[in-house]
Amino acid sequence: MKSGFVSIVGRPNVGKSTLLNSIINKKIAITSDKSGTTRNNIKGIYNEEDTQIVFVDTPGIHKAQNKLGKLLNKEAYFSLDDVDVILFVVDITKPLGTGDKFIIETLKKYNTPVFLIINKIDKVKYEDILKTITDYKDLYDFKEIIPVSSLKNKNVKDIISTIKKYLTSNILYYPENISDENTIEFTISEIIREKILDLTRDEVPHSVMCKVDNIEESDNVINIQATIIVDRESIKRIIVGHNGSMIKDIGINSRKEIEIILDKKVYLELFVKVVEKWRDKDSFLKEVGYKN
Ligand SMILES: Nc1nc2c(ncn2[C@@H]2O[C@H](COP(=O)(O)OP(=O)(O)OP(=O)(O)O)[C@@H](O)[C@H]2O)c(=O)[nH]1
Ligand SMILES: [Mg+2]
Repeated sequence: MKSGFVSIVGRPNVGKSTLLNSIINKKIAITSDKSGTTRNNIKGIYNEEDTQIVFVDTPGIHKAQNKLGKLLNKEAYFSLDDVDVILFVVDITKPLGTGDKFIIETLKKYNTPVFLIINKIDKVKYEDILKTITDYKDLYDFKEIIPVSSLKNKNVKDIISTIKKYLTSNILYYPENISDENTIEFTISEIIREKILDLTRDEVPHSVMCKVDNIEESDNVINIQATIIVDRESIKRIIVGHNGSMIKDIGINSRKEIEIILDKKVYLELFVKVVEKWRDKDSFLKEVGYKN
């Protein structure tokens, strides 16, 4: 039996959560085409005969604009403590920039093997992969370099087989039939946030957070009440939409997915609340679970 922990880090939007979902073959973390989707360290547990790998997906490391941003970066760095392997994920369609160099400098402080995962190779030609490898190789002595497509599930299995060589423990950390430890409240609030990410743009996705207030199960339906918290009135107007059309769409899209997960009819009631500048409010951030 071999087991261990693996942290998935990188800049926002490079495909870390898509990679986690692809590895575990289950939607554990929400994904979107907007930067800053993941706001917590999220575990995905990979089980195979004689192997257990606990993957930790993290918020994209970025130049923080507010207290939430700082806490998200901290969360990502926190995941690096005491892991067997770090997967540093980059997006092949984006040029190597200061953001990536900054993360690499931080990774150098850890005495942990770092794999360079070059993601989104389905979008480029073979020569581009070689060029990207050359660009990154000079910056750090990556233990392994693996080009993948998380979306098309290409070479993702190679990551698993390569990690196995670096695992050091022989403890079963989680029961073999468990693939995540997300609570149902977390899953539901993230689904709602994902639908908002899908339907809105610019500053809106960043100004929103979701919270499940109540879940009540009766014979044939599950009643769920949830609140969408926004940081100003103008965003509230966008979330509600003309004659409530936007909140209706968010509700319909969310409910459809929640019903599949819970395998039961769902009645979803959504509320919108303004908490001015919540991304910079210590007390609020603490209340929703971030440790300062
Ligand atoms: N073409 C292509 N798109 C991908 C691939 N992997 C991820 N994407 C897309 O890239 C976008 C970002 O993916 P996420 O998995 O949310 O990225 P992330 O790194 O978790 O982002 P943050 O949570 O913001 O840090 C989504 O639109 C994905 O569908 C890939 O291999 N190929
Ligand atoms: Mg993510």
